[in-house]
Amino acid sequence: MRTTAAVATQAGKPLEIMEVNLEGPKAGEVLVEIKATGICHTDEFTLSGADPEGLFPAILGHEGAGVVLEVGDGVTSMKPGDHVIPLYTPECRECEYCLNPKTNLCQSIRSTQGQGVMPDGTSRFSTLDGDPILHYMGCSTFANHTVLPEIALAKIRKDAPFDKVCYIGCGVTTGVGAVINTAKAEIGCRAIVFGLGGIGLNVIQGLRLAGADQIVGVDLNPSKVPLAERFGMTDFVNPSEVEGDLVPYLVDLTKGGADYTFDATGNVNVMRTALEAAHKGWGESIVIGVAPAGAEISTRPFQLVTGRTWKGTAFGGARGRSDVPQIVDWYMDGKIEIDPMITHTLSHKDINKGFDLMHEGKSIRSVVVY
Ligand code: NAD
Ligand code: AHE
Ligand code: ZN
Repeated sequence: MRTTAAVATQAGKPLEIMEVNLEGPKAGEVLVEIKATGICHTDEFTLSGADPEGLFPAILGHEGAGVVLEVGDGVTSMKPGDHVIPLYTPECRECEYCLNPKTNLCQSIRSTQGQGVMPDGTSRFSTLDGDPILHYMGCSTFANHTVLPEIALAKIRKDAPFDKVCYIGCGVTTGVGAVINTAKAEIGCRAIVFGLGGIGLNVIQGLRLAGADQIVGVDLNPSKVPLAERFGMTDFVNPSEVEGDLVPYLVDLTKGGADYTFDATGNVNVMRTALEAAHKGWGESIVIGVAPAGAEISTRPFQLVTGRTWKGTAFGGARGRSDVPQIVDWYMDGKIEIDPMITHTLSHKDINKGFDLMHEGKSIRSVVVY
């Protein structure tokens, strides 16, 4: 079939809207009509050329929701008409990783996914001239139609609005999951969240859900404050307004350091500050942000010797097929909020505006509707 896609032709260039060919689903695969997709900072990171795994030409996008149109041979858990959220972290329920309760990082298709192809080593997308176009994070939600492995789809309830629950495909689950699954934050804890964007605000709402007593938000952009307060931030710190070192300031503000700190910026200097602002003896710092190729984190080992823990989280530690339908229920039942974070809704042809808004610091989430 033919479909319309926003194609990343090369690093640093705007996406190009074009008609592309899409082959139908092979065995174990599913054809999905994407109804809406969010634009995550990770899409921008890859488009910028900073992603060591970034490949071009590719169809980016990994935060979508849509409807199953067709299933390949052997697909048993999906049928046409089902509503789904694509999963860049799949859940095969069979691999060594899925069988280990300590991780959500299913590895059954990770190597082909990283190469921009389906598990059989080929792409379903091509130009009208027949040149292959690569998949991205196994999802490619910037195309109106896409093909995914069955294990990379969460089936969700049909009354959930696509233009809101698409955000559960990455940002919501990552932020809320980092608190609930990775930090396992307790009632009454103190926390610091670095970066009040599409991920950081969801960390804040996760902390509120967990019953945190103090939620400090740190961002260089003060325009993020009203929404962060609405989601539960109790204190705001703009590093550019702090005289002297930020770490002692934050340690003092949290009465000895935070029980949990979260980096949602992708800046390795911020990651160090986050670790060092965690409480001596027990504080945990969770890295969520994705850093550019070649970037490294560092701190004095003494920071760890004296009881701080440095952790990371991908997709909020969530197992997509099992957890995502439940997070959709939380949204539909009013336990978590999504709508105020979706600051812009765009048509597919205007997708590059979403990237501009992100660069200008004017959006939290832009969602493209097809
Ligand atoms: P965003 O652009 O919406 O938000 C980033 C925020 O960080 C902005 O508000 C910005 O002003 C702030 N910021 C930037 N530099 C800062 C600094 N030095 N100090 C304080 N604040 C600073 O991005 P997002 O969509 O929220 O994504 C955040 C990060 O999380 C990105 O690196 C993204 O790639 C990553 N991410 C990781 C996962 C995962 O599974 N680990 C999932 C999604 C996104
Ligand atoms: N490809 C990059 C790393 C990108 C990365 O860390 N991706 C996160 C999801 S970000 C979603 O917005 C992730 O899930 N990582 C685990 C994985 O297996 O990809 C690099 O540095 O090479
Ligand atoms: Zn993302």
